[in-house]
Amino acid sequence: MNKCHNCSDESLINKAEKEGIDLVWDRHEAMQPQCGFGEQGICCRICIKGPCRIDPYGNGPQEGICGADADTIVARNLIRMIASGTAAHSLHGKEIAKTLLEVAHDEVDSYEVKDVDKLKNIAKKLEIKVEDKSVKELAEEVAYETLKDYTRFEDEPCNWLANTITEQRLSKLEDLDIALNNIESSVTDIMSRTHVGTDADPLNLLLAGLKCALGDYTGMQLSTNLSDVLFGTPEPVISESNLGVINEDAVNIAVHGHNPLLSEIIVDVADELQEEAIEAGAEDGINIVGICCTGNEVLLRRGIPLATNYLSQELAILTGAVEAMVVDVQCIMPSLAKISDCYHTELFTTMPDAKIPGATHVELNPSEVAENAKSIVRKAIKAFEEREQDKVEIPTETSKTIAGFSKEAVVNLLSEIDAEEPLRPLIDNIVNGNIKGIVLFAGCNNTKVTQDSNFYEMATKLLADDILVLATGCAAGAFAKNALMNSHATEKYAGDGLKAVLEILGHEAGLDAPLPPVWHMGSCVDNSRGVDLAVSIANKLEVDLDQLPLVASAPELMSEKAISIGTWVATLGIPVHVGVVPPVTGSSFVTNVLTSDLGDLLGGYFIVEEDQQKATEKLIEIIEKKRDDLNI
Ligand code: BF8
Ligand code: SF4
Repeated sequence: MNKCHNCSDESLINKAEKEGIDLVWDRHEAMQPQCGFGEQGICCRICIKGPCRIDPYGNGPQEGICGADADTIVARNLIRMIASGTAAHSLHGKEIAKTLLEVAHDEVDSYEVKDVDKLKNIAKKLEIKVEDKSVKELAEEVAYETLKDYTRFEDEPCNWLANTITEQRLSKLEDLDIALNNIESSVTDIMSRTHVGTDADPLNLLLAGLKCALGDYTGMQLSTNLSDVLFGTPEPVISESNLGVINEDAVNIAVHGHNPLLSEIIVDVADELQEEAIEAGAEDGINIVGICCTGNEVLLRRGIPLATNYLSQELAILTGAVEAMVVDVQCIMPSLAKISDCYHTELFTTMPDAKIPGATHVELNPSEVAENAKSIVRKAIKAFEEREQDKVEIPTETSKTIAGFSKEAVVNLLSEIDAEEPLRPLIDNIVNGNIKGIVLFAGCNNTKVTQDSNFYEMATKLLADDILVLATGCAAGAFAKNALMNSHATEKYAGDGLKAVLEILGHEAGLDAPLPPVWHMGSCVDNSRGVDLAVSIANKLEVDLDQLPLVASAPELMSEKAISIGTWVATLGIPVHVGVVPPVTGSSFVTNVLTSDLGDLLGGYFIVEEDQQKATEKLIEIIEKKRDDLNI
């Protein structure tokens, strides 16, 4: 199997081999064969009578020492993954909400309310009276109302759940008793019910998983929205992507992780310290580049070029021209520390809950965040002087990338055509079949798949069939790097109907060229933007989400966060394809619930298909069936 779809990565993989540096693909190979019990989810380590494992062939034990069978074990393991994903996303959101509160209380200098209109719109959504209130008063109330989603005892649904989905969907969730009231208690609930000797009923366990996944959704909604308030709501922006964005004549600082609280400040501070870098001999000053979801956040809001996505994060250091890699939380390979050691690169960790042995820890303290960031940037400038020229090898490839498709940006664009009813042109084109349907690509890269290949192969086929593609997270990174987010890609890949629509929209947007066929909506938490768009369309058509010709796909998923996202996507009624088999196949009960019963109950379900060609066909089939059902 090829390691990656991207030729600029290939040359650096060869460089690593020459230099004797192990990369993620080497470690994957060394790990073969991977444990079959683990792969099927039938290994239990929940208590220390274990580990226990169920024999999938029926010859050995069919129960763990406590009597838990495969169904119980698989369901428990799966919902613990959901709990971890939910914890990760929702803690990110909580940090943002707390920062908004600190801004309201004048406790931090480095952050401010950048999008006052959005703050007001959110306040209205949360039923907060807007009139006669200052921005800070509103910020305080919005922050408190948001933080209630982490603390509520009453049996009422979370603000950011109830106010962001269709009414029909909310009542379906209420009927199933999964309309979540408190994000953090849903995580606690899972950890508690999966403790040895508690919940053994696989269906009951899975329902708790759905409820907790809605906590992931709620955390994402509030993360996206409050980040927009603090840092600005994305609008279309033109930038570049791929490792070629690393600039030989600059101090290169890679920001990596997830939370914009860090990267926004690094970008601000770098602007201030440009002169110092030039004085140190870097002709082009400081060049910030992004990796993973942090990269998406600063690409969308600041036009910062995106270096790469998850699986090739190590390769950024292999270029020999990255002075500093600054990381916050999630999806950061611990291997970066060792690889940095082979170069002049300094790896900085910044969060108290995400330290890496071998990295330099500079904690971002809310009250002196700018000073902390400055000290990191100055260390990077110093490291520039230690760069070893003979080790520098920067790939030349870059791809023009148009990003920034927040729901607001899409509505603004469309309002150029119909100011009264901005969504009308989009809906009309879906109804008349110019746009046959929409696929939202999300999720990670995984060493089990040639990097980015499933994304690329599936999207190009879908586009040819007039299906509009939305993307977030490392999916968006894959499309950005592989040149699917610019006007040229529309000419090259879009079917005639889709192309015609994108040409008109591009013209209205003043681009003088078509809009890209794949719309970059942001980081993983910004999957909420896709839901916002879908909910607006569903409300206009007076249908629920499960009736729309809309599907999601995570063809290279890897993380627990991706599992929780997939679960809430299905719970909200949207079929979701996964291209890597999740560890559930050891239980036919759990597998059937996820791939079939869930669809009967909620409209959304999982489609497991590793073959990208077959997966594409299945997605098209679903879209066509939904169109038939809608009589369009
Ligand atoms: O939150 S897509 S590898 S970077 S988990 Fe991670 Fe997966 Fe990338 Fe962003 Ni999302
Ligand atoms: Fe084994 Fe049961 Fe303990 Fe799991 S909880 S390790 S199945 S004894």
